[in-house]
Amino acid sequence: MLEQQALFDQAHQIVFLTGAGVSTASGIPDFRSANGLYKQNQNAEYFLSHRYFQSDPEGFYQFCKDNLYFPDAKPNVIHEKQAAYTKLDKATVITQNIDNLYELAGTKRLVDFHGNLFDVYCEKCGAHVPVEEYLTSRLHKLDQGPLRPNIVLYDEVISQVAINQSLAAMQAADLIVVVGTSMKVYPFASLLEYAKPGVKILAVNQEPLELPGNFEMVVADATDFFGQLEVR
Ligand code: CNA
Repeated sequence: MLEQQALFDQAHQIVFLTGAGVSTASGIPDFRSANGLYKQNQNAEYFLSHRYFQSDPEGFYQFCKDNLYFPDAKPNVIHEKQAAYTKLDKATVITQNIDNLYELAGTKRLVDFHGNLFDVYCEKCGAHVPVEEYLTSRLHKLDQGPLRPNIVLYDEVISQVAINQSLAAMQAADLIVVVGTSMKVYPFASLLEYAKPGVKILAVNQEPLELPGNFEMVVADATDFFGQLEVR
């Protein structure tokens, strides 16, 4: 049995704070690991900015299609176990991921802190269109306006709804579990400041993390950890 199983069994409200490391086992590379996008592409943050979207719309479109979209990816055991806790009303997932895998896993309480690649809209008229349409053309067929995924680009702000939902979940949590994230992107990383004083914080990550305050670090592949975890 997992050494940390009792923590999960005793918790009433868990918050999972997650990132790209949750989806590497589904075949989607993360950003900052050895095989991550940043190692191959030093300018990734610029390519994922609204400034770039406006100055080189075709380049932005190609970059997204080549590096972000994995339409065949499926949820793995990490998404599934976390989703199972939300179905028992015992957890909320707050994720930086934009890959739609938590939705596919049926996660009930989910905050897509950085939006979702599979939600696409026209910046000219605001209409939402199916992702398949975007993957065929970057221009809206009704008004030729620029289509874009509803994700938070590096020079854009987080939606107020996502912030409010995240803060409410953090303040209600009696266990916080950080999974598969380097916790280097702000304001996501600041969410930890909103935890109740003294609340237990557990981090499960392939590389050791530095987090403020007291926390328990499990250096492991999160698929192993969640594979062993019994949801009950
Ligand atoms: P990151 O900075 O690339 O960090 C990922 C972390 O996960 C690293 O510390 C890895 O060691 C760790 N990791 C990788 N695989 C595993 C595993 N199997 N088990 C345990 N740990 C693992 O990514 P962050 O999410 O921290 O950075 C935030 C960015 C990345 C957000 O803006 C995301 O939108 C963006 N991103 C999202 C996706 C996605 O949606 N799947 C993919 C790549 C990047």
